[in-house]
Amino acid sequence: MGNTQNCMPLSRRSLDNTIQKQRQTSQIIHRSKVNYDHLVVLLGASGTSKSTFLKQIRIIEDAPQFRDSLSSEKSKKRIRTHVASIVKNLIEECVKYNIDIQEEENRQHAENIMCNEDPSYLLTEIKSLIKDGGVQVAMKKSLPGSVQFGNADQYFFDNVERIMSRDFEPTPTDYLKMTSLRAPCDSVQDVTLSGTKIRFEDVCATKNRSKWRSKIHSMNIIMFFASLTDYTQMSDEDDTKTRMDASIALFHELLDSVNCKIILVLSKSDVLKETLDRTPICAIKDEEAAIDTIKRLYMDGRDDDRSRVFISVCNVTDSENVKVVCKRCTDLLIYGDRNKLSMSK
Ligand SMILES: Nc1nc2c(ncn2[C@@H]2O[C@H](COP(=O)(O)OP(=O)(O)O)[C@@H](O)[C@H]2O)c(=O)[nH]1
Ligand SMILES: [Mg+2]
Repeated sequence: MGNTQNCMPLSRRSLDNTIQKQRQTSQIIHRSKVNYDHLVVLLGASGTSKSTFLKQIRIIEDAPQFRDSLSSEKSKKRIRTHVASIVKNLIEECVKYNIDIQEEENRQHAENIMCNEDPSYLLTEIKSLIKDGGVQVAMKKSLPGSVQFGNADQYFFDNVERIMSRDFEPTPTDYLKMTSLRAPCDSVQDVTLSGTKIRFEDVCATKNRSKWRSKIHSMNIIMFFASLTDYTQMSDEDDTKTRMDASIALFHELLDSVNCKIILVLSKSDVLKETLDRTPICAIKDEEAAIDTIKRLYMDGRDDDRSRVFISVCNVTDSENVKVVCKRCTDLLIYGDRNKLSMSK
């Protein structure tokens, strides 16, 4: 779903494959072969916060290796290249949709950026181009078939001076914001929470499915990600449905296919209010009422599954929010008993 340039969409077939293989392999994989106690599988359509969640876990754990890798030359280069790729994409949009880059000088800069093998150091060109009237039109436009310019992209433009400076030290926020369809992300994150080794694995980001299948063992939890704001967009796979309808259908298929506990993470809570102001859901504008409605839509007709579905509403860009979801997940893995959970539903 969505602009899935770097991320495979979660289709019914892939979900079926996932579950089928999970059943087959769960019996035969020995725990001694894997270096974790529990596996948590992340599922959900594209753009529903899975990669961001994995990155947050890495930031929260704050292992020395993470800090070292963040300030490495490789990481700096990756972030600068990311900025250049956003600019390149905007130039391509201008060409594709006949939007004139207004300043002659900027047209030259655009050519330099497009022709240069490594445009990530072309600070003057990048700084000048992102202020150009034509490029600004491309940023604001939501063009069909284009990779949309988003808040995360704007963050990099706002920070372009710092990122391109000689003494640039990447921050965890730089790392976090580099989650976009243009930036492929790590799909596995191992952490130790409350003394338990947990592997979080984003299935959608793993193109080679046979690789991750072989790692699954019997005890696990599924985290199903769904964006609270997906009711405003139509599904790319079926243009008669909203993305939320498609996500709900997928969630129900999942419930029919597995018996394990599922944490339903309703993401993007921070932007729900402004989304409701523009587009109410079922004529509802109030945030809390809208969240209740969305929860109901996901659990509609699924009374038998209520005892194994745990819903968390989350702003995944906020580490504190993610910590709460992790705590909940850890409690489920360790105690497995909803009476002992740290949060009520
Ligand atoms: N405002 C807001 N943006 C988010 C949230 N979670 C993810 N994003 C942004 O949504 C986009 C897609 O998220 P990503 O984690 O890549 O989705 P994935 O395709 O499921 O891995 C990225 O630009 C994220 O920065 C959230 O809770 N709130
Ligand atoms: Mg992703």
